[in-house]
Amino acid sequence: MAKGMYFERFDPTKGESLQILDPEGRLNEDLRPDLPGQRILELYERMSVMRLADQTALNLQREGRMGTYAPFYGQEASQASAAFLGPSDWLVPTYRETGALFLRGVPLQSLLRYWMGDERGMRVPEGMRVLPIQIVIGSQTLHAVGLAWAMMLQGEKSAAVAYFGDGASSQGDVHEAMNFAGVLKTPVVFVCQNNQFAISMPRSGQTAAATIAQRASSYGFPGLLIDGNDLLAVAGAMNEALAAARSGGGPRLIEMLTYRIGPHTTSDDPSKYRTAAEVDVQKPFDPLLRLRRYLGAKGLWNDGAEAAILAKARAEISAAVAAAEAMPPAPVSDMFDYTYRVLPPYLERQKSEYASFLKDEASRGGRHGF
Ligand SMILES: Cc1ncc(C[n+]2csc(CCOP(=O)(O)OP(=O)(O)O)c2C)c(N)n1
Repeated sequence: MAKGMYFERFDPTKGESLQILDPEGRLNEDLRPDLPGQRILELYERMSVMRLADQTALNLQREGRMGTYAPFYGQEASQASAAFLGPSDWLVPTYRETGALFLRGVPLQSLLRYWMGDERGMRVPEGMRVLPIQIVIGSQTLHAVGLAWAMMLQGEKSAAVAYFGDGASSQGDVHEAMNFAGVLKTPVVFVCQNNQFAISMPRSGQTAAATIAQRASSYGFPGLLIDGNDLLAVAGAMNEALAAARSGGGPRLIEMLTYRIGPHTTSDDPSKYRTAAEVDVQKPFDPLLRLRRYLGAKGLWNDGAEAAILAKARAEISAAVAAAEAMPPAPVSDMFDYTYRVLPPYLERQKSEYASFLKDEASRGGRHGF
């Protein structure tokens, strides 16, 4: 496949979309991205760990060992888009991107800790270009455009990647971000994971436009609709969009069409708004299944290899859970220390009152430190 071709060749306004590996695991050689077999294997392994980590997180919540959690089951290939960012690109995530953050290199124990309700879980390793998870729908796209603009002004050849969902695409913030990005030609890649639901609102109720990708044309930059359950389409689209953004080609929008198999979050009951049969229809399109078929046909995969990586994944995840649960609670003083540079007197008073309360509590065997 010649460089720079996916966005030119597949026009979402004509209903065209990119698929490279079909659900049976058959590769379209003409469209094959520059991704060595060994790298595909490696990504398959990381996606398997990611899936197991996601299931573990869900179980931890059900056991009362974690707070609300937003699973990404079914979206592993779209989440793996994070593997194509370079070290100097920024990843700007929402709550859905636990898998993307994991692939970026944020330690799993930190991610679990975050979902256990500890903000310190968002303290990423020094120098890693990752913004904290955004819960406010759509506003992170503005932050990404700001980051991209700053990098552009500083002459850096890096991109910012903003993740958002089909529901977020209806937010004013997302419109403003894309409009601004188009005008200023900021190096930003908008990644819309269209998992076909915004909590209970199906994609059909979200917009009358045939695709979300086609909106890019109205902002003056290219958009591409891809099969978001196809890792190779994700790889091709991401590499092309990132290369364009980093070299002054302006923004790109990629709509990754996927499906949220699980609930919106652990507080949601999807049976209220969709049938089990509807979900079953989506299962054959599983992103891991098609990679397994592809790798199996190439002789790179078999049941033994699958069992071995799952055993490795279980060990990696158990260690992360143990480390997250062993972390002592955040000092209560954190609550006072990170909002004001100089604490207002009334908060200073509360802080010292609370410190003496905790001291008394500690003398009675309480466990919170200050
Ligand atoms: C500004 C704002 N409005 C409403 C909400 C409540 N809310 C949380 S998740 C969600 C749905 C978002 O759906 P989508 O953008 O498709 O992302 P997904 O959850 O499917 O990944 C809504 C409305 C919010 N967090 N922020």
